[in-house]
This record gives sequence, structure tokens and C-alpha cells, in this order.
Amino acid sequence: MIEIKDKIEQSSNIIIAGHINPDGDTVGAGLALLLGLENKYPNKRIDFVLQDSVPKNISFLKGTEKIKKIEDIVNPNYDLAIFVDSATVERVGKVERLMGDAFKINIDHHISNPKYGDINIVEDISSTSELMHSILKGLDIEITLEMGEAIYLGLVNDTGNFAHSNVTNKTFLVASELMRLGVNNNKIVNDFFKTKSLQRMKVLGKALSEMKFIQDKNLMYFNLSYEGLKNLDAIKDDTEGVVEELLNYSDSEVSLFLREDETGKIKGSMRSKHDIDVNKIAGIFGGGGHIKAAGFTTELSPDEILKRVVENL
Ligand SMILES: [Mn+2]
Repeated sequence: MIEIKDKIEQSSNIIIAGHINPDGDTVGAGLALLLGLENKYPNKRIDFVLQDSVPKNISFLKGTEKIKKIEDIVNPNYDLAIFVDSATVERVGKVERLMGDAFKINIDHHISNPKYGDINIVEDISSTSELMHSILKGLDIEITLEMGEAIYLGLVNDTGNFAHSNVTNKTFLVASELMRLGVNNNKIVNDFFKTKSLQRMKVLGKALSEMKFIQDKNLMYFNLSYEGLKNLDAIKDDTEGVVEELLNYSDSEVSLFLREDETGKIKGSMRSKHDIDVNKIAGIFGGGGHIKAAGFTTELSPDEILKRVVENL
């Protein structure tokens, strides 16, 4: 912790980067860090830059208006880059190009993270936001209500509203501390979850009616072509949550959701209910993540992907 504090204090131009298609954890952790560093070091330039826009159901967080896009950055010249919630350097997308040879700090909770930073704080913990809570304290940065809300949303995002196996007693201690600061649990949960678009509801409906259950592997599978997505007037964000929903069937032990993107590549996501290690299976396709939640991108056909997944279950 001393090491990262020194590094931050020695730097005057700092970039914080989160992953493409940002979720509540990458935004929550990055935003809490941005607000905390701004408060503690008002004379430093600190930019939190994301390649893609913040999803609507996260943008209610105060401070998200400060998050920059790549085109906002005219003079990068950063001496320190802090990666949050990004399992690989490539996960930050085009934001990497702004970093030059800045010193890299890697703050993450993905077990597949190869520790690509010059300093790595990678822990097997519920969320990068939970990790950020202790890092901020270690940096002697006071956690304000706005920062608390951002961290809380990150916890809710990555724990499936405190339902996943990554929740520990420490996760609840952090949540409890944040509620003590004034964070409104019910409001955050409602603003985050109960804000689905009509298209998203329809994608879910299609998934639930067309999914296939592969009995001998307890695998629930759904494949969505690009045309299928277009026919519902939907965009990729509308497919969020499908893979989790597939696991709700009583006999599902593992779920596989495949989505074709506009270039014909397939984006796969997997979830596991109990003991199946989907991080390992995603690894077959060059992806990864966590034991119970992982993803990959491949040019293989859906049939070929399904075949290989089934062979490895
Ligand atoms: Mn995360």
C-alpha cells in the first residue's frame, strides 16, 4: 500500500481505466478512486477514461458525468495508469493507447489476471469495488457518500445483489459500513435492477422460450444470432443477465449463452451453480474470469463451441 501511495504522490498526470462494456463494478471502483484522489490531491490531473459509455442503469451515480471518453483526451501525457477490474491490458480497449509508457498499477479480482502491472493488487474477492474500499482506506482517503454509493453499486453488481458464492462476511462488513455512511440500499438496488428496457425483457423472453437443456451435462444453452438480436430491435446491452437467468432452472448446473456480434464473432458467457469450473472451460477458447462466471470471444461456430463445451464438462 505504501508503494502505491508513493507512486500516486510522485505522479501528476494519472489515468484510471476500466474495461470495455463497463459494468457496475468497473464504474463503481473507478469512480470511487477518481473522487477519492480528486479530494485528496486537488492539484493533480486525474482522468477516469472508458472506451464505451456508462450504461443507463449506472449513470444515476453521482460523479459519472466526470467520466471521460477517449476523444475528450487531447494531451494524454500520463505518468501513471491505474487499471480497475480489467483482467488483461486489452480489456480496457482503445484507452490503452492513451497510456504511453506510464507506470501501471493493476487493481483487480479476476483469478485469471496475469498480473500485467508494475504493481499488482489482485485478490480473490467479491468485486474490485470491495478491494477498492480497503485500498482507499489504506491510502488514508476518506470515503464520502458519493464514493460509498459507487462502491456499493459495484458490490451489488458483482455479487448478484449479495447472492453469489463470492460474498464473504467481509463483503457484508463493507456494505454495512457504507450503509452507515448513508448509502440507501433499496434505492440503489431498484435504480440498478428495475430499469430494464422493453428490448431487454424481450431478449429474456426469447431466451427462456428457445433455450435448450442438455440433460446428461445439466447444461442450459441459448444461442442468439445477430439477426435474432436485430429482429427484436435490441442491442448487445439488452442481453445482460441472460446467462444468469439460464441457471435458474432447477436442474441447471451450468449455463452457456452465445451471442453473435455484427462481425460474426461469437461472444460466450458461462455460469456455474455449484462445482463446475467455467473459468477453465472459457480458457479453451482463450477467455477466462472466475470459477463460477467466465466469458470468451471466438470465431468458431455456435455448434462447434457447444460441442467443445459439452466434451469438457
Ligand atoms: Mn468485477
